[in-house]
Amino acid sequence: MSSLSTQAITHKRGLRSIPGREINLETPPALLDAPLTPLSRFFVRNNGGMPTLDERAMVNWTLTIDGEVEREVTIGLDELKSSFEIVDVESVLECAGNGRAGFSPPTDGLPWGPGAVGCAIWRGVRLMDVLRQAGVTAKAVYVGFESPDCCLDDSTRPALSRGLPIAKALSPETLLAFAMNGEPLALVHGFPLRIVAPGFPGSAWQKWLHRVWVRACIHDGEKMTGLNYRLPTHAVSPGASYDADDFEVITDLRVKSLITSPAKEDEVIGSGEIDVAGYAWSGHVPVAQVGVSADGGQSWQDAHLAAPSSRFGWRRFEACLPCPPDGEIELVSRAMDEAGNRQPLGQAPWNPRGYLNNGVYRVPLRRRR
Ligand SMILES: Nc1nc2c(c(=O)[nH]1)N[C@H]1C(S)=C(S)[C@@H](COP(=O)(O)O)O[C@H]1N2
Ligand SMILES: [Mo]
Repeated sequence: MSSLSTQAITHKRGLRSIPGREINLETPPALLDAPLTPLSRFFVRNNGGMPTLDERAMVNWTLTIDGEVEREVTIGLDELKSSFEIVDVESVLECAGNGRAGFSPPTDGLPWGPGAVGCAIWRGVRLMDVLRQAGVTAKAVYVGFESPDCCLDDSTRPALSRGLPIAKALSPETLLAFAMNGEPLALVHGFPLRIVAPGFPGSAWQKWLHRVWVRACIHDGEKMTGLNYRLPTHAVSPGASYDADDFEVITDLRVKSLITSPAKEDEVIGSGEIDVAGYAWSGHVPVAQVGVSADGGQSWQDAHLAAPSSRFGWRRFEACLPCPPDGEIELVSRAMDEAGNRQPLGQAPWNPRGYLNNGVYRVPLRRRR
């Protein structure tokens, strides 16, 4: 690992590194047992290398807004901070591939377990305000994002160039963020500036942003087309043929929950009660309820769901469950959103790239004899 990569992740503790050339780190569920995920525990997803942003590159760093705008805008970080209102948005950030390892048969893509997710308070300026200054034309339908990070096996190709529909770009929760949980954004999380797109999968949260390209068509940058971060519009069976034209860009996270305490394989006394806690989140349709079970899903109880502290943050759930008198002890949490969508008890609909697996998370426990 180069000294830059080492430096970029020295503040991480106890994360699981996913094998490969890119730096990808997953958080074990037990380390997510806090309302806000600290920097040291926040997962990392890189599609390529990370840009070398030394002090000199920083002095020259600017953000450009161009394309379908009345006035092209190029602005430095200090000017951005002083020209626009600074706001805080608490939001979950979840990779579209979170939980992919649970798909059977396995799919292409990084084998994430359940921990490619975290919740933080993001500070920045509204993308909307900056776009207004540039004056978006009537032809605009999408914004495309560009950053200097490249593919590790082909340095002429950008690692990622994602985008957002114009309505989301102009929505007040969508930020150009420069701080996370009260600290300047770390290089590994997109310093100096990243997109925050609450409700959208992490792929849309472009890091190291230096260009917003306002477009008259759906952005077709790196990993926007084909099977990348897109889902089939109708069911695809494993092994069956499919047409990438029938796939659509993922624009919403599904309702989901994660038990953060106890952890898998923890030991319980085997009688009395078990305290269960975790978090539930969703995309644009709010979470309504969380059910919990200690017997693998045969019997359910409603968990206590904390009041939402923000629109796009996650909500803590807690329950005290009677320990099953005999048989396996397996904790399960199952969230439902306000539209009545529930987490599948098995896996979510299989898809070739293994996106959006919001199947329930199961925590088997050991019984102390
Ligand atoms: N420039 C750039 N932005 C990026 C990526 C990337 O590889 N390059 N990865 C995306 C993906 S797929 C995810 S899930 C999130 C992860 O954000 P994090 O590393 O800060 O947790 O960043 C997104 N932004
Ligand atoms: Mo992702």
